[in-house]
Amino acid sequence: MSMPLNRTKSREHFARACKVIPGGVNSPARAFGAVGGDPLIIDRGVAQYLYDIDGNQLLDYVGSWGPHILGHRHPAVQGALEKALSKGTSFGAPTAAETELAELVIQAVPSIEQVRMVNSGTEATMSAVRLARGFTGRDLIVKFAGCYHGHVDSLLVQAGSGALTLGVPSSPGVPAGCTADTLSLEYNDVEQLEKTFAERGDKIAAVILEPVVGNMGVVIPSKEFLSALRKLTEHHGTVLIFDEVMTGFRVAYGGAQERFGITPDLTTLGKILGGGMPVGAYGGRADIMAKISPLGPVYQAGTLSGNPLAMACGIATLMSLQSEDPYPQLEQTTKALCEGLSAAAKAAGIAHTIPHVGSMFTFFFNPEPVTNYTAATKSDTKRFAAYFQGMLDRGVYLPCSQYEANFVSACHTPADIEKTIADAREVFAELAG
Ligand code: HOZ
Repeated sequence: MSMPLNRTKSREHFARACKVIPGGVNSPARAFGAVGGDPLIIDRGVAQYLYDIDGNQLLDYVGSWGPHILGHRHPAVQGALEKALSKGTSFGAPTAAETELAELVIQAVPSIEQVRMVNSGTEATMSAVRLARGFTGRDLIVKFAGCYHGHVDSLLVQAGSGALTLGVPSSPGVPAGCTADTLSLEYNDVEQLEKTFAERGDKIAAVILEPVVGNMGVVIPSKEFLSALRKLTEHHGTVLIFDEVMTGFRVAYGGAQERFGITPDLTTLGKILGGGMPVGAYGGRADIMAKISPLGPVYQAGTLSGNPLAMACGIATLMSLQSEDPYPQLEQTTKALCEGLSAAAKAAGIAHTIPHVGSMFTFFFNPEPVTNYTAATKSDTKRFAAYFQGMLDRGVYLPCSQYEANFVSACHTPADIEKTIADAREVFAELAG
């Protein structure tokens, strides 16, 4: 049995926030819209824990939606940030740190020859799509249902993440003209992909995808799907964009492209790249990147792009990942967690599937394998909401939607994993009873 958390201060503060911020949140994914109740107001993070303003300690599987692979306030990252802060916050002029981070990215990510820093994953995907169109002189874009590439107008079609959670996968306010050149296909459907390329391949500027989807929950690409993507785009002169905002430095140091051995033409990055600061980036083949302003005619700019604090945080994060190499341990910890959750669910007779790659996973309340959007949306979201609340009452902080990835950090210990499984066992028994 568990006692509900004391949420008095969080409730009071959230009511205050709702008066001045739409829905009380600065990003809809944070609202507890799909699970009920109010979000907790967070005071601070330490390693694998968050602490809310009521003083509750929460074991964190959100990690700020991906960036904190090293846990909160890793000493090297914190130190680098403090050092950078002592020099100033923004100059609107080049700094050495920008080149240093670009060099680290190019060393890490197999397909990237040149890279441009921006401020968010949304900016990265928006810019990559513009660049692909400018490079090819074509308009059509292919995306996949349930993939989310930030809130870019032309990509808000059958989008995942908060858009799917809140039931607006295609948003009002996006003019029909903006999405007229976007084709949305089913993930992992090779036949549909081949048919689309056979019919319109020479008009398609780019195919953009999450090479492991995190934004309809975790969905794993089939080998055939990835290799068909590479073969068809190459054959038709289409730019293949891997959106690795979530998977970059997460499923392997070099991202999904290293893990699966597929080389895209362009890659978008964010999250871990900034180590918790607002950073995005896009990069890839030098001949394509040469079309970006000021080298080429495709315009893209930003006052705070390459911000020195963000660069320092990113450099320290990547260097720590290199020196600590947490990946084998992350893989093991996540596998143990998923196996334990699955065994606990089975024992309670809870239908589920739990795809995981590296340190990302999703517990789907769904008896079928989830390989695409159609399957993902058959999940029992009411059951998910009860599971989420049960775990939260036990001090386990999960993403507040069935359609998100859970993230394990290098700070999560075997004892944390055992605790999570034990808590889930109790919650599943309540759900089944
Ligand atoms: N891209 C994040 C994971 N789906 C969502 C974070 C947000 O939209 O606030």
